[in-house]
Amino acid sequence: MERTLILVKPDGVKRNLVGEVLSRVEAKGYTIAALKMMQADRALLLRHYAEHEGKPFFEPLVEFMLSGPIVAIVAEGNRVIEGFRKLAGTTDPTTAEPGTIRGDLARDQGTKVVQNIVHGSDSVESALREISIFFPEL
Ligand code: IDP
Ligand code: MG
Repeated sequence: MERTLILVKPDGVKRNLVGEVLSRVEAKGYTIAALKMMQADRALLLRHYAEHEGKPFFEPLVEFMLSGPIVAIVAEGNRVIEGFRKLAGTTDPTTAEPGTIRGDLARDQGTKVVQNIVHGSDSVESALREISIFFPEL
């Protein structure tokens, strides 16, 4: 069964949107296989966001992800990686389609990093890699 890593980012936790995100994932029919609230540390985020190192938004992204607790979720189901990316919507919340998590619940805050409520793995390889970072016990 396919699995993906979902993160509710600090903006989503601060705005009390953990339940809203979970409920959209569950309503779509995916199963929550694991879930934990945590404070990420820098080392963890450098591993998770390694592909973005060197980009102008990298340091603001790490700082943002350190700014408060996050909720890490493993969701399961056929084609869940693609399915959750559709539920999340595109990266920029201003133009993300209404009906998506980002399109409905986020907007441009004028910050150096886009604050967009959730992360979702973008491929089978990323999902395996990211799940092992956030859930080494699985
Ligand atoms: P994704 O989360 O939609 O997969 P990525 O390109 O993997 O988007 O970028 C990771 C995160 O970095 C985004 O969710 C967003 O928070 C932030 N980000 C991506 N591109 C930009 C940008 O051009 N400016 C500011 N922040 C960005
Ligand atoms: Mg990404």
